[in-house]
Amino acid sequence: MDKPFIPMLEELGWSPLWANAFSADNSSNCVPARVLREHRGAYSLLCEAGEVQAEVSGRFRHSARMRRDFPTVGDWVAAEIPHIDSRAVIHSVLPRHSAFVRRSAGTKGEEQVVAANVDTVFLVSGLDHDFNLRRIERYLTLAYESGADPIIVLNKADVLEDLEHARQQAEGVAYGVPVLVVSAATGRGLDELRKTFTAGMTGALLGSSGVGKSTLVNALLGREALRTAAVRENDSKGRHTTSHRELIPLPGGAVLIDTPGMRELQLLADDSSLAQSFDEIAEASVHCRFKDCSHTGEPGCAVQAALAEGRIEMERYESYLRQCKEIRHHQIEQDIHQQIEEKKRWKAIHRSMKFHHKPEQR
Ligand SMILES: Nc1nc2c(ncn2[C@@H]2O[C@H](COP(=O)(O)OP(=O)(O)OP(=O)(O)O)[C@@H](O)[C@H]2O)c(=O)[nH]1
Ligand SMILES: [Mg+2]
Ligand SMILES: [Zn+2]
Repeated sequence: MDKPFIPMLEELGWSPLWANAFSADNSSNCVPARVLREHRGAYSLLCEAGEVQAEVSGRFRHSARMRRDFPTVGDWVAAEIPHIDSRAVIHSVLPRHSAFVRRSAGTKGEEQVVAANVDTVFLVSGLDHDFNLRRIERYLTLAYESGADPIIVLNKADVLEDLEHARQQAEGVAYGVPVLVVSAATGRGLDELRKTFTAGMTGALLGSSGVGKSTLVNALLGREALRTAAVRENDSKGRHTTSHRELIPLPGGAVLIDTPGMRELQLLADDSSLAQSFDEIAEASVHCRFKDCSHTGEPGCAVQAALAEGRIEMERYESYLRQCKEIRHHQIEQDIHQQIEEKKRWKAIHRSMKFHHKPEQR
């Protein structure tokens, strides 16, 4: 059977790798499509035929166990496109290459996939009152956890004098991660930003509300496609203007996912992501006497030694400990949540078995 390879989808990031996954996954009359938007179970897809509205099939809904099993922005899906004017039906989600996951607000332990199949995450900060190194560190850990490569974008360069200092500060908390200083307002640095885009690449913009994510997308597009709004004057806090995640194809064959600024950023990550964020601490910890050293006072702790010698900064160490603690906390919560879910599932199975095996009444 010929593998579907559609040039237009190529500009959306479709590649032979996806084509393989698609043909392994599907023998039906489905076509590949990418999720542009999702709103309460209604999806906008882009496929060869153009943009279509879609929902998941009944079978899909039935077999999906968790929220993260459902399609999300950036996913590649297999969808059946109807001939008449009705909704397309999503039958499956192709296995994700990367996923930016967060704990959804209000629900205990439930994970939400913010964006799927992202190659590069642009961690956007504003150079106004928003600038906060500790927050950049948190975003970095989440970026490493997602499997995408981070790039730090310092926006609003037009409002700050000492740009070099800000750049150095950001570089200081992100070893080897590119730091771009840009202004969506004046266009400064946008060419440098564009240079990081490659054909078929998927980028996602992440950062607090008001840092200028949507303004940046508009500037790159050259038109006001997305709504933006002014920040509060006293503290530069945004007004949560973008309410939905959206995948936007750019001229030149890269796509960007604009996301709403998150109110809270819980750290769902594992130790290896933390080690990537805190490279210098991970490096030192190799020489700790105890393998499970917590670096908080054990004898022979190489991290404490490096701290005393000034090879590790106190702010970085404290930030590391905070993230460590938070990650542990979520891991424990997650375990409990999973146990409860598992119990519920077995209870349901048990109940249906009882129902089917009711002793016959005499
Ligand atoms: N001075 C200056 N203002 C900017 C720049 N980029 C964006 N802004 C302004 O910052 C405000 C917020 O921009 P948005 O693009 O709405 O911010 P956002 O990150 O998309 O915010 P949410 O959608 O709420 O997450 C707007 O008033 C923009 O005009 C910039 O480079 N310089
Ligand atoms: Mg926005
Ligand atoms: Zn130690």
